[in-house]
Amino acid sequence: MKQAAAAQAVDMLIVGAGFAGLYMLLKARRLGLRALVIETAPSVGGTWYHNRYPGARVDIQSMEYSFSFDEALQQEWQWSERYAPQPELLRYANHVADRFGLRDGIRLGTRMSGARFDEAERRWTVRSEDGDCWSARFLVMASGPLSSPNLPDFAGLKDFAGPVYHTADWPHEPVDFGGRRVAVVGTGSSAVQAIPIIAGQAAELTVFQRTAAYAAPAHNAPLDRQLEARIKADYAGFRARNRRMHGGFGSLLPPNPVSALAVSAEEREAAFEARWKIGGFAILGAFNDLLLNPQSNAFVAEFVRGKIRTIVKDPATAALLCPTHTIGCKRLCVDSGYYESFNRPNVRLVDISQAPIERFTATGLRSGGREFGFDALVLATGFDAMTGTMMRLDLRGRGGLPIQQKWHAGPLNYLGLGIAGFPNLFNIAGPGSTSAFTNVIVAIEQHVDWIADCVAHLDRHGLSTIEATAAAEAAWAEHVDAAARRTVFLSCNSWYLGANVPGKPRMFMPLAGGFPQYAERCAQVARNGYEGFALA
Ligand code: N01
Repeated sequence: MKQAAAAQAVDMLIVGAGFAGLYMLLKARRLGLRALVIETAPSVGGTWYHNRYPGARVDIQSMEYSFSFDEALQQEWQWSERYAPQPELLRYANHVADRFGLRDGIRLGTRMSGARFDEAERRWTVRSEDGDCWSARFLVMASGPLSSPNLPDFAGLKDFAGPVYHTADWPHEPVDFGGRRVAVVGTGSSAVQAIPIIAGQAAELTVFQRTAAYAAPAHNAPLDRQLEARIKADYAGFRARNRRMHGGFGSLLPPNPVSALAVSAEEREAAFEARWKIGGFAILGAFNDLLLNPQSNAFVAEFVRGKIRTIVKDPATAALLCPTHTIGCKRLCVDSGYYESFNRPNVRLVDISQAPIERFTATGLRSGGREFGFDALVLATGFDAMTGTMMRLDLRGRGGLPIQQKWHAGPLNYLGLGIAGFPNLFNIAGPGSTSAFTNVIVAIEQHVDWIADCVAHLDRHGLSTIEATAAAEAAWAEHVDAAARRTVFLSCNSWYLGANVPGKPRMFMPLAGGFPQYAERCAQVARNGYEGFALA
């Protein structure tokens, strides 16, 4: 650690150089602010820098999962596939950084260690692990809702003699599984994407499953150039239509506005089948109440289980792969050959739902009194989502209040954007906003635009700080909770609820109320002079 340096003054310190940090930097500069991004990784790209496991690709269609703020950018960029693979997404992030001349405003390889709000100065003092220090009027957390890998505290993990990989922190050198016996722990979205590729490389693959996953086929393919041309002929209109959709995407195929209970069994099956053929999240829009009504949900869940039983040849394996929880309660996975992988002779599935991993050994692991041997281990165990990154920082608001104390029972905030006791700190696409239920780039653009407008408002009115009130924050927590209660999302253990990390407080973190309503609420708050915030 270097000696503590004198603080460099900036107007806005932005944490993270993923899509959120890049766009925030651009907007800050356009406001004339001196802004700096600090980023732990040696590259821009955020999620798409770290999550480079085999098979990693976006689960929202590429034509939708991209920035809309610049017409020339969206016209010139060409995606190669319906769902862009990770290397292409990383190239896109780099392209954005270059195209808008952002690189000189980004300090790579710089990990934030903490920040403290100085009440007399009304500024944040931000520190890096290397001892660098900044004094910033605004602190923007663009650190991402899924950026702290979840590494369960497995007994004996250090004893395992082979290489250990985490899907969310994948090495940058090629990993060769050829001729090796590989184990994958976890069966969420990351595993579902990685398993078909690893299965094709490894001599043997053993998948340790605690909870079976629902996956809908991606039907990935080269991008349909006619569709691209159609969208590009009116990209602005397409984006506007998507922003009116519940999740900020999917206007090409809007949800059916009919209840699954209002039609015959044959009509239901036909609707599910049609949307299964289209792929991705389409199936969850086959009726308007699949994520609201458990009875409707049970129909689509059974439809997918039927698909699993058809795809997977061994009935015992198929039975284990059939989830029993509500579908969509954990994020639906979008796959390319996941269930088919279990038909391969070199792949076996081990159910650890009743017999958790007891410990790792030098040569494998022990579960349910059985020993399993392998040469390499892939942990696809997800993230300490939404709060993990901020809770690991020494982040202190007014009176030195640590974020760990503020959020001891869960992440309190207002609109997901501001935290009482933490003035001039903004959070992008975090808890309390629709982030996880939205095309995240749509969510990012809306947050960044709101923050930029807010900063401009403060400056126009000669104000120095904005801070959520405790009353607005309490009402917002109730709003987020009530939105979740209207859905099936509370019916299983998901990362939305913090249930995947032992000891984490259970609080439903993302807002399930729909992007258009949320965006309108944020806009209304701004129109009404930032009601619910104290401005000084
Ligand atoms: O993580 P997850 P992920 N012992 O939390 C298991 C986004 N994403 O990285 O379900 C044994 O979903 C855990 O089991 P259980 C997307 O939003 C998007 O896969 O908790 N197993 C689960 O099976 C997604 O939702 C894409 O019982 C343990 C798995 O590990 C989010 O990121 C691709 C365990 C973790 O699944 C997270 O996805 C990838 C333990 N102690 C990710 N602890 C796209 O397609 C955990 N597990 C764009």
